[in-house]
Amino acid sequence: MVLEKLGSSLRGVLKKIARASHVDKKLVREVVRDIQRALIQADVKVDLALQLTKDLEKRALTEEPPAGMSLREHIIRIIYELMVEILHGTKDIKLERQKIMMVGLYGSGKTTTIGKLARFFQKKGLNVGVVAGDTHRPAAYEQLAQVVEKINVPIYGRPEEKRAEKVVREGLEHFKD
Ligand SMILES: Nc1nc2c(ncn2[C@@H]2O[C@H](COP(=O)(O)OP(=O)(O)O)[C@@H](O)[C@H]2O)c(=O)[nH]1
Ligand SMILES: [Mg+2]
Repeated sequence: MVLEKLGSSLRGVLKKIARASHVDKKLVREVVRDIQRALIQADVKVDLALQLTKDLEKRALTEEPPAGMSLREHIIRIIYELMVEILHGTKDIKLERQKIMMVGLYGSGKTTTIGKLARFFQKKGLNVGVVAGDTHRPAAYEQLAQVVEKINVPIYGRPEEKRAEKVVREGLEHFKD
């Protein structure tokens, strides 16, 4: 899973810092590049990854370590703070009856994520149903149907209906019990 991979890449980076004989600009630049690569491989958006690592590089090269802290420890702390910043938005998902509405721009990964979430909840023993609320984009219904077909999750949708609100209301009614 991508986050596990990110964890092991970052551990590698921290080891590199811990083992380096000199902590200097060259090392900082190298580490920044390693982290950039790790973030991008973990699906962090490219411009966000660049922004975060630019901030990291700036802090690592300009901030004086607090009294009593070596430059090495200081850089490790900055990296730690960066990771907290990236991951702080996570929260536990309830394993109970609930409705989740997926909202986002075209191509942002809603349909794919719905498939992953459906599988996740299914494995946790919940009865999952999906409602195809994207009534606008051609074949959005078929795409969602294909995604959930593989995992035997029922779908409610009306490929001919253009009013998303209507389809969603009907879908919620359909999966009420
Ligand atoms: N790299 C990557 N690509 C993804 C991810 N989720 C979706 N995609 C791809 O992004 C594109 C749009 O995804 P889709 O789920 O159809 O987005 P939607 O338009 O919001 O429903 C597809 O080509 C997906 O394969 C993800 O987590 N990582
Ligand atoms: Mg979609």
